[in-house]
Amino acid sequence: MPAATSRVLKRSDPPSTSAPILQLSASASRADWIAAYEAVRAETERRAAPLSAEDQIVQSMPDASPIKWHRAHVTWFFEQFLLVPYAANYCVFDERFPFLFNSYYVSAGPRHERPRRGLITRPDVETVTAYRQHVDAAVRALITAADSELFAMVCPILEIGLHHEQQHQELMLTDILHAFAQNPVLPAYESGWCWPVTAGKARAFAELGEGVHAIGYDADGFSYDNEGPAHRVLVGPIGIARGLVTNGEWMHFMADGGYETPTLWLSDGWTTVQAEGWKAPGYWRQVDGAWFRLTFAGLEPVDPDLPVCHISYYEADAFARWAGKHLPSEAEWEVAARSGMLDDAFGHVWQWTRSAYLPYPGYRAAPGALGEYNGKFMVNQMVLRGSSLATPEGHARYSYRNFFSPQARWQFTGLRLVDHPDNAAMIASPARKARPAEMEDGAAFDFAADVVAGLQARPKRIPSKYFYDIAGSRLFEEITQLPEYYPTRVERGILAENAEAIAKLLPAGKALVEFGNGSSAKTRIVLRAARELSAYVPVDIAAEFLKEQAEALRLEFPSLNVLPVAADFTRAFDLPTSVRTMPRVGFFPGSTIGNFEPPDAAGFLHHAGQSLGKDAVMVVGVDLVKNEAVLHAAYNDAAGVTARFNLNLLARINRELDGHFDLGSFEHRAFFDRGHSRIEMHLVSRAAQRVKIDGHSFDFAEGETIHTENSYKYTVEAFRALAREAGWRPIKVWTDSDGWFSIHVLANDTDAANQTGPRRLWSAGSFSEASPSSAAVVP
Ligand code: AVI
Repeated sequence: MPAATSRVLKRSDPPSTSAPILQLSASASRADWIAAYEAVRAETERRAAPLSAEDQIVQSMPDASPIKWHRAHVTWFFEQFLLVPYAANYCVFDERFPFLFNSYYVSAGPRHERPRRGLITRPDVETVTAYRQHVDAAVRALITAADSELFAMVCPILEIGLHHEQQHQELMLTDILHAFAQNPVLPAYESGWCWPVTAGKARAFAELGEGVHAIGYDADGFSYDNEGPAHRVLVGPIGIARGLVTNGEWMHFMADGGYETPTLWLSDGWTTVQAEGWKAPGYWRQVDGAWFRLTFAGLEPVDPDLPVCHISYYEADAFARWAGKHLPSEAEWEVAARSGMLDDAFGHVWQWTRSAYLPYPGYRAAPGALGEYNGKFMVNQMVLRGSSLATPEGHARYSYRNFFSPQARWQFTGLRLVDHPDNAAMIASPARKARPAEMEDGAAFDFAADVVAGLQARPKRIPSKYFYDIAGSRLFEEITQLPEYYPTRVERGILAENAEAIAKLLPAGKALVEFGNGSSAKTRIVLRAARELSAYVPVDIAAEFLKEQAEALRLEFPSLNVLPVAADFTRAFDLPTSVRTMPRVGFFPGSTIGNFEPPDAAGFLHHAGQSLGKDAVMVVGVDLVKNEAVLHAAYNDAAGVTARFNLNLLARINRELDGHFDLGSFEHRAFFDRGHSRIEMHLVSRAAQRVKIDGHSFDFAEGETIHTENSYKYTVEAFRALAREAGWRPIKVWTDSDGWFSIHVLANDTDAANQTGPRRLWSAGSFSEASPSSAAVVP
């Protein structure tokens, strides 16, 4: 999905061990406490700001609360637990409010029934705002005036009050989305909002060997009581998915009858599915055969690459069983997350675990009303780990234990899978079919799911990576030799011209890591120049081809240590042990980076930086913005090779997925879209037609297209900005004399362990402004 900078909702960063803004103790100054208090209170108001008074009153189900109630309840919390006991002469704002705004604290007195919170039309929104201001003034006065003994006593209450308010900030968003989902006009909370950038697609399972590990919170700073005591647990051996389960994978589960197959479900789960009539995740709906889902931006097509969301524990469990896997335990999740094995652990969806919410060994709830915070809920709920896109910044921790009942699905909840050596024996479902094997090898599963999901999307699309089967790879080779297709030729020229300078980047002792299989002439130009190079590591997912290429290079460069790594290079991967101590140079030629959406390109560069490590250098080939006629010709060659390359995608679907495309009734179209600064490739249906693929039917209107590829063209400055965003420092760029193509040298000065990923969402539009003439050689 194209990314736009979100105004109200911010992307969560990976966690520190505690929330930066709330990393306060009694030794923090009064000014620090007031600043933290004000920041948290302001965030609540920021989240409420897009909502009208009418929006703030509605309660769409017993589990959700009105926004106005959340704003008042978190205020009551400070009044009840901080001001009334500790602020001398504090005057309660309204004697009736404790009854209205106490949630579940039995020790704090009687309260209004939870399911009837939506009936509280008075006090109105303005009075609640006045209540907040009254309490804010009193809290500030208390912090300022307290003597040191009192200050030390109130700090822990202030602290839990702030964390409590952050929890309600998340609930405000989940509750309003639920309310909007009941509204036939499906309002948008924030038009232009889009999902935070993910690490990309992950099929890989990280291995977690058997071992005893500590889990739970054991550092200084704030944690909830349920995160302790820290203790040791036996974990593994398991494989844990690096990535989250995606919408595309979920569609496959649906298409395979997941919601109709009782043997996949826990007994209570099956009862719930039938009672609720669930056929898809929460907020999904089908329009003209395509799936859409309600997001903060309103109704949007389901993006198959994004994490699946709004699923209950029952659904997560059924999906895992269907996939021949299971959900992680909370201990497995925590150990894997702390070891850096999980992508998108935070800031997307809370992940269901198979652990019931129980006290840790030695846990004791604190005495008094605040002891009711967590302990009394330790039954009939399941633990979720990580954090979601609605979690306020700084609120996530590795040890954080969220919990919901197994049928809840209005939170941002998803899953990742775990594989266990004994799994095969545990699964006896007839509905399992061949799914696990497909998921293990990944490719077949992806291709079918992505094609089905992409053709159900509007506009229809298929990811360009599927061009490259054997026939497609051959056709691409042909493209690179076409007179009109300048990038390969021009890039080779730049490399040859600057071979000496490149060789200087690759002295003895260094390792060259190529993102791709190293089959091209460009690799050879570099290897011939870099005589002293200690190791060459091509990284590619196609293991067989990679092995063959490595053999060929060993023959050609007998003194070079060639160490191929079979991995998806768009994700973080492990380097061979022998090169871990060597300084590394990454090589990513061919402007393949132009086939990534800009946020994914930034994500890739970021991951590359993590894999290559501190002080690494990266050499990237990037095609430049130029005269439209030149661009047009390169993707519409006279010999029609690019057209055949594009149409081969349909032929591949026919070959591999039992597709029935009539190739003659589709035609190739490629054009430059200056607004997005990209060549778009499409396949255009010449007539209205219906095409069957693997038991699915897809209707095409005359002239309707399948979007098959984007090839972004950058200016030097735009690419440098993107590289900086991903944590790299541009140090050099070479271009040809026409300024058609560029080769960038980037340095990684940041400590990989401290890199938190691209911070800003990229909008492709940011590339359209920069002028091609900025493509100058920079010293
Ligand atoms: C692989 N990639 C850089 C090519 C490009 O120019 O975007 C793929 C291609 N598509 C059509 N022609 C070439």
